[in-house]
Amino acid sequence: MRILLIKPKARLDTVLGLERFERLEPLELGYLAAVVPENNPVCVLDLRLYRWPDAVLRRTLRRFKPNLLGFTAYSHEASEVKRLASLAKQLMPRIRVVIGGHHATVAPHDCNIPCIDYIIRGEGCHPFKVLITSIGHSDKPLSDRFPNILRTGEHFNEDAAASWPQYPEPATLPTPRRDLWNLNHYYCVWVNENPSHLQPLFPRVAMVRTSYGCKMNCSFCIVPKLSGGVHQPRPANAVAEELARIVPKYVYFSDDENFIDEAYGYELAEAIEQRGVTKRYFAWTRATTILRSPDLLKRWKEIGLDGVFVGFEFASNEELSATHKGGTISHNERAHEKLRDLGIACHAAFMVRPEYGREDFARLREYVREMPPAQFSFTVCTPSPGTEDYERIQSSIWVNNAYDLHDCMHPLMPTKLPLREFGELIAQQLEEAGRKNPIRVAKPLMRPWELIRVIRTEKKYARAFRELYRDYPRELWDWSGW
Ligand code: B12
Ligand code: SF4
Repeated sequence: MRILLIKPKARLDTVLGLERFERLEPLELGYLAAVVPENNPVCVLDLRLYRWPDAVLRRTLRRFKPNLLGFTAYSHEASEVKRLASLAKQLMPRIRVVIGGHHATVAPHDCNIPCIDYIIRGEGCHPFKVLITSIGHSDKPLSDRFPNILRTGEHFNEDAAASWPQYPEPATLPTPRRDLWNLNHYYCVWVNENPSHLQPLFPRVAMVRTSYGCKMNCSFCIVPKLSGGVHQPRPANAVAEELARIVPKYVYFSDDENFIDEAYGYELAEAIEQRGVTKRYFAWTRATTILRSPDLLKRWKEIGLDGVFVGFEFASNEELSATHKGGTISHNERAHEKLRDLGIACHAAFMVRPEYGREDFARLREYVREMPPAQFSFTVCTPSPGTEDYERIQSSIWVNNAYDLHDCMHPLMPTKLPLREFGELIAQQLEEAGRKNPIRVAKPLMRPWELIRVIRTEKKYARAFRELYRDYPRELWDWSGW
């Protein structure tokens, strides 16, 4: 069997704008490729790298002649994947198509269409291996025995689709195959609390998973549903070994929360040090974790932690408690101070809500203005499909194509301000907060071409928010229904 694994190219300018700051490896496809038996040629096609994805797909189908296509998709990419799947079926009617990844997991019904043959939900390695070895044999017993593998059409198993897939034991995961793509294509804008002269701003970056799941229960987030509120780490030695074999010096962890399990955090740091790995790291964590385990963060700083992404979410305690964030603005502020003491850069991620008026934007702006230096991001609070919050907003969703716009940057519910103004205010907020980036504050010497790149990237990203209203029907552009 010849297998082609595909990561789609996003359509939304907001996502493409974000991708100018960070384009990370198609790690999910590297995991899947690692379980393909040796005698089956496998190829990874990352369509994000190409300007004309359709032409590249046609060419690859012609040259590689796959029997099985495996698409991955986040929700905002789902309709693009359906379109590409249909194109592939037209060109090669006998080809089998399987979709997996986040959208397939949370919205299997949306993937139950004729040009898709199989839907794999949850962690894909084991089910994908089962599928490859069973294809062509009788399919029906397959979906009965493996509820994470759904067939589409008349065999679609409603019961299996209604339950949440369980994560497997992390020790069973293979080492992802990074030999299937060119590492030079993947980068991330790198933040440092104390930037040095001529440090790279867009280094080559590898992505590594050390665990999955999170113990918290923020109401807008799908992770508690996916993980059942359990955090499961991979064996520390396996992670250290993977890190030791990776070429890029910079590593972005794909975990939901890297330091929530303190004992594991120390164990992994120890394993990394023992293995003699010297890399630079960026991780995601919570303010409450930083305050609970400052010594763990200090330990990680010693082994190369440069920055952390912290969901500050809101500038008021009312908003934080309404989303069950499990922390207050005081936690956020103290965690930020602690990070600065430790010399770890903070990426403070805030959200705005569709119901924000001018005074709410002004309040947020004032709050951010008073904060110490940080790298900032601003998204729109959008509950994830699959959460109870998402169910609750169903009747208020004002567009027909909600999945297409689910990038946490497009409001799915009516905004209080006209959409044009809403996007404009986010853009202004981004521009103003960009000036507080530790790199802007410290003003180290920068490579001129990197400086130009960063300025253009920021401009394009802000423009994507300014023009976000164009992704909605024209009658909504200036609509103010409140
Ligand atoms: C790391 C991460 C990122 C990275 C990018 C990763 C990448 N490769 O590009 C960054 C930080 C850039 C990012 C950005 C965004 N992200 Co993100 N991200 C994550 C996170 C934390 C982990 C995903 C990951 O890479 N895991 C490691 C890999 C190995 O695991 P995996 O993707 O789950 O893949 C396994 C299975 O899903 C399955 N599988 C996957 N694909 C396929 C395909 C087939 C054929 C099969 C059989 C199986 C299969 O098997 C894989 C093998 O292990 C998840 C949360 C989560 N727990 O899933 C959110 C998450 C996926 N992101 C999300 C969102 C919304 C975004 C953004 C739109 C948000 C934003 N405004 O910033 C952008 C969009 C980026 C883009 N280009 O599309 C949402 C998606 C919601 C949805 N319904 O689509 C999630 C679930 C976060 C959340 N809490 O809601 N993200
Ligand atoms: S938002 Fe972060 S802390 Fe909250 S449940 Fe999701 S992953 Fe955990």
